[in-house]
Amino acid sequence: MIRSLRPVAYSPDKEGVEPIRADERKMPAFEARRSMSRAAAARSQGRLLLAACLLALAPALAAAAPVAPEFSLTSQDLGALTTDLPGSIRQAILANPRGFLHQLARVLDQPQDLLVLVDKSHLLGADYVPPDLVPLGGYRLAVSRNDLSLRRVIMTDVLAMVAAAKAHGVTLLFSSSYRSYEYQREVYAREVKMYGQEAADRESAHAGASQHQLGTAIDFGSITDEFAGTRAGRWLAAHAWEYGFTLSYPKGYEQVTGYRWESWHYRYITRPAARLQREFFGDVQQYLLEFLDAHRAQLQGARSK
Ligand code: DAL
Ligand code: ZN
Repeated sequence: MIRSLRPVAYSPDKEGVEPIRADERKMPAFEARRSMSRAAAARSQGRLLLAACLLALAPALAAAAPVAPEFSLTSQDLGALTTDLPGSIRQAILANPRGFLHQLARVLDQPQDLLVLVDKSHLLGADYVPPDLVPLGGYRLAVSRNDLSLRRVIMTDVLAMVAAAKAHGVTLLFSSSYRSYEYQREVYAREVKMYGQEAADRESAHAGASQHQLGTAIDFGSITDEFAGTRAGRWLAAHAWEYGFTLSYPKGYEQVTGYRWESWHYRYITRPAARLQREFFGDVQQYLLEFLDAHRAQLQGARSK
C-alpha cells in the first residue's frame, strides 16, 4: 500500500521521517535536520569510543582493584599468596576470593597464639607454658585421669561442645590434654622403647613438637583407631568444627602433617578458623596453619584501615 505520494526527505540515520510538504521544500528545516543528525551521529560515535576504551581497560582496572573491602589485596596479590597451596585448594579460594578474604579477616582477628603452627619443623621452646592452664577437675567433664588441664581461654567452647554432644546422647571422654615439654620427652622415649623409632615418629612428637604443649589439643576416648567408629568419634568428626575444634592428623595426609591418622586428636583453632578450614582448605588443618604462618604479616599489613 502506498502511504503517501508526497516527496520524502532523505535522512541518513532515520527511517520513516515525516514527509515534507512541497511548499516546505525551500524552508531551512531540511538543512537543520541534516545538521542535527550529524551532531547526534558525532555524539553517539563519541559515546561508542568511550565505551570501547572502558571495555579495553576493564581487565586492567579490575586487576588493580582490591578484591574485598577487608584488604587492599588485588586478585594478582591473592594469586601470588596462594601459589604454594595444592591446586584444588587454590581453585576454591580463587573461585570465591571475596568470601575467602571476608572469612580470613575474622580469622586474623582471633588470638594469634591459638593459631600458631606447631609441627615437626616448627617447635615450641622448652620454657613455653600456656599462661592460663586450668585443671579439668574443676569442671563437670568425663576424664580418664585426674591431672588433665587445658587453657582457660578455650573452656567456653569446650563446655559448649560437651553439652551439645550430651544433648545428642554422646559422652566425650577426655584422655589427654596439656603436655609439658618434659612430659613429651618421656612419652616419645617410651614410644621408641616400645615400638622402635620409625613407628614412634609416625605418632609421637619430639619434645617441643607436640600440639599438646599448647594446652589446646585434646585426645578423646580410647586413643586407638577404633575410636573413629564409636558414637563419640563419629559425633566429633561431624560437629567438633562448630565449636572451633578440628582433627589435626586426618587419614591420608601423613606426608602433609608428618603423623599418621589420629581420629582422636583434636586441636582448638577458634570457630572462624575451623569454618575457613572446612570451606577453603580442604578441611586440612595443616594447610590452613601453614598458610597463616607463611603469610600472616603480609595479610595484616594489607588490612583495610
Ligand atoms: N600424637 C601427636 C602427634 C603428639 O604426640 O602430639
Ligand atoms: Zn594427641
